[in-house]
Amino acid sequence: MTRIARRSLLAGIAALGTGACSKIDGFATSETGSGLFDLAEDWHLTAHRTLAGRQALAPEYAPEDRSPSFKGNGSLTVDNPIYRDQLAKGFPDWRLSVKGLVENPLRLSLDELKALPQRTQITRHDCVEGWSAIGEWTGPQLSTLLDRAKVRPEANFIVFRCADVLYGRRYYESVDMVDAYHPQTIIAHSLNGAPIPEKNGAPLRMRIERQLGYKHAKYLTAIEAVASFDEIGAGKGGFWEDIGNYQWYAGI
Ligand SMILES: Nc1nc2c(c(=O)[nH]1)N[C@H]1C(S)=C(S)[C@@H](COP(=O)(O)O)O[C@H]1N2
Ligand SMILES: [Mo]
Repeated sequence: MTRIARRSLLAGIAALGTGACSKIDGFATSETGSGLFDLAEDWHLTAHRTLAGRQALAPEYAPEDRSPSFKGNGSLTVDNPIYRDQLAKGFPDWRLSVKGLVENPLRLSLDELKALPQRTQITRHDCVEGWSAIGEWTGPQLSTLLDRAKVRPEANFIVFRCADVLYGRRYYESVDMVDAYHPQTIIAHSLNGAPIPEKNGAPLRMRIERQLGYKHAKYLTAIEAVASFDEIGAGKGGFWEDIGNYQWYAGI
């Protein structure tokens, strides 16, 4: 869905929230409703609940709930000389690019990312393999970068490019615009108040709090706005999706 389409859908849903839904309440108690009218109302109500549900915040926790150590999973290191050199130096020359279907492409240093408005959130990471960990993440919201880059209306998805290669393939992931503009979708540079350790995705990793762990791309190098996945990897929108193991939408 494009941002513009999303906006008009949201406006429609806001309108539904005031008018149509009170009508549903009244109608439901009358016990005279039948057939097509019920079906149409059900469709709107389902759309309303689904989208409102996807925009809800993931639970946030207290500092004392943080896991004593945050497990690393998948790639734990990046076997690349430029990455090794930057890691040793504290990533002075690391740049995050924002590209693709944007009017104003960006290339940002860590200092520039840290100078943007920041969000800190203590959330639970749930891996599809059956473990969880609670950590405190800090970084700018993805929406801030997308607004500065001016995403074009043709863009339907945001792709996250990574520095690591796993089983011979470059890791990547993607989300739709609902998750891209979700307030808890941040580009984290810190875990529990310190720079992100290498095993957890230094220097930058995504937090996509309403989805499972494999969507949270580590070792982030670029953010790309695209219309479709046809030209990317095997066309399924992510590393695990291409291999065929996991679904593209991993909502929790
Ligand atoms: N670039 C990259 N991102 C990745 C992975 C990976 O192997 N490479 N693994 C994913 C999986 S399956 C999980 S559960 C989380 C693990 O994050 P952690 O290492 O901080 O626990 O990162 C996700 N993001
Ligand atoms: Mo995972």
